[in-house]
Amino acid sequence: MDNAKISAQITKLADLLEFQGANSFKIRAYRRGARVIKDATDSFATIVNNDPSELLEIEGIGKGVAEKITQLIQDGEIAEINTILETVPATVLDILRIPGLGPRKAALLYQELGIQTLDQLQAACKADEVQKLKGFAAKTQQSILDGIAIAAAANERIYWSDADQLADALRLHMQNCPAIQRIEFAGSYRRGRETVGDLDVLVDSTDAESVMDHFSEFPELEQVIVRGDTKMSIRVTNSFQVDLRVVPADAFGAALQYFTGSKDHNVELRGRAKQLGLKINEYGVFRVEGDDESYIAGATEEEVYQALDLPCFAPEIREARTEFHWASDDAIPTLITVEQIQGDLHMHTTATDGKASIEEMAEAAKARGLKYIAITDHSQRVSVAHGLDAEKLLQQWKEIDDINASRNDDFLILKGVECDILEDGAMDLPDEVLAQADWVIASVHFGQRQPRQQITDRITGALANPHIDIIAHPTGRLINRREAYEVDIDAVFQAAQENHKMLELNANPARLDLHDVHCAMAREREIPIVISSDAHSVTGLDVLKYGINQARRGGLAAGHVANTLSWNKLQKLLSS
Ligand code: DGT
Ligand code: CA
Ligand code: CA
Ligand code: ZN
Repeated sequence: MDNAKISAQITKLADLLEFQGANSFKIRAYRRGARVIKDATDSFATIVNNDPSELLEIEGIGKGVAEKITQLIQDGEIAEINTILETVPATVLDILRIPGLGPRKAALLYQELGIQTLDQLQAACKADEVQKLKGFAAKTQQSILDGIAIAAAANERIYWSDADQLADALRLHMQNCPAIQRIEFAGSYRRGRETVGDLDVLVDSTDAESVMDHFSEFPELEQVIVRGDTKMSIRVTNSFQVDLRVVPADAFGAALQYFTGSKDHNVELRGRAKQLGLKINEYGVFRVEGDDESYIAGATEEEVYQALDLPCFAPEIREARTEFHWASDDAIPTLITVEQIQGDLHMHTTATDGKASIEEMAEAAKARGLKYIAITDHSQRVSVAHGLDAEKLLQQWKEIDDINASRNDDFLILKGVECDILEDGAMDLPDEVLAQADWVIASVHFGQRQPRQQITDRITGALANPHIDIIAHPTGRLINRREAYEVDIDAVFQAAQENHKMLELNANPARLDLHDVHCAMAREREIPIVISSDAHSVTGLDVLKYGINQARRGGLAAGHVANTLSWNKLQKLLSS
């Protein structure tokens, strides 16, 4: 069990306890513990397996939390959660997923209005019953309504990064099944969508029974939904669904194409096939002559597309947006790959809320094949993250100069900062300080609920500041958790274009901000995108690949992404 899952279980326990109105010290201790676990770089499962008493030596882990962690690792569950769920409806957990609606308010809704499900809550909001409760204003009722949509979606779709972990585990498990010739993952996961609704697995085999027997033994399996002759669906941890299909070799490419989708892409393909006197489905491509159908392709995806006189599109662009136009213009972009990234221009260190030092981040980035990084700690306004004031920042930059001078390689550490755009639009650090940086990121962290014009003006104002190079996570959305700010993205693009600035694609799997369609818009306007990790630890550097997925979905080639350039060339691009 990984730290993220342990942390989620402890948070769930805290949520349920708070819903019940339990002792607030206890709840706070669990929440603190959950945060420590989530941020830790050592595996808590390993610690427990070695010696559970070592947990107590970790700062932020008290006796109560340590007991729960130990129980979770040893028994696979926390008994208290099940006990609470005997008296509290499990659907309450869905309600708790609504952004801004804490356990206390959820408890009130349950006690006063008997609300247990998202549907009931939505109905009560629409009937204006919620705003009549003590502590609920009309505004709260509206934000609950907005949040219900997010919570409902969060219930069904998981982050691509989580689907990726599941896919890895499943691939590993299925490898031991001798009846399998080949296994591929299809669907939205293969297309690199930011969230995945269910995982689609295709297996090439002539022995479906053995394959499905083996699938039944997947350790994360919770429930078999259905088992047929060649198709089987299961639920794994957190009720997530996995669909398995067993297909023969001569249909494998056709099935892979069909189940990769997207649905809209497939609809377009079928139309084209028809025009050519062909038929396409998950079994192959067939020539239709009167009542006769003869198989002409299906073993590989390449031959399927070739039969339709089309190139084998990268899965990420199979959305029926522009790929067919690109194909007819012979203008399909060579999509960016993670190996092409040369530098990472957004990361934090122990100077603020990061977990590693400047040197550690540099070494880790170098080990990952990068040529340069920018250290971009928070500015003073972000006090919860110990943001730096001018003096501390200048000190850090001096330190970076020294480190660069003492290194005997050509790896480059840039002096940067993630400077807050304050609520009134001013920058959080004086211009004369920003002027001394190599790289300045501007971000909105406060006043995210401001009206559209105000928040847009803040961002476009920052883009007009000559010391600012880029806007980080330009829309502020958190997938499944928080909507984007009310920002006029067109105005942001325009300001970036006019001022020759760049925009970030933040690769954190919960952000992926800008998203794919915005990336495509930036591409059309020739605004350079920078894909950044926003790492707060050494392993945080590994998220770049999620940003690459999103960039590919937006049709970006290396030429559209500025940090595929050397630092020298990137600088020239900025000043052009
Ligand atoms: P998801 O699971 O919601 O994240 O999205 P997908 O794209 O993985 O959708 P899913 O799992 O329902 O189906 C996988 C692929 O199978 C889908 O992308 C296209 C294909 N497919 C499924 N049902 C249909 C259908 O009714 N018509 C067509 N043309 N294709 C379908
Ligand atoms: Ca799917
Ligand atoms: Ca599916
Ligand atoms: Zn950051």
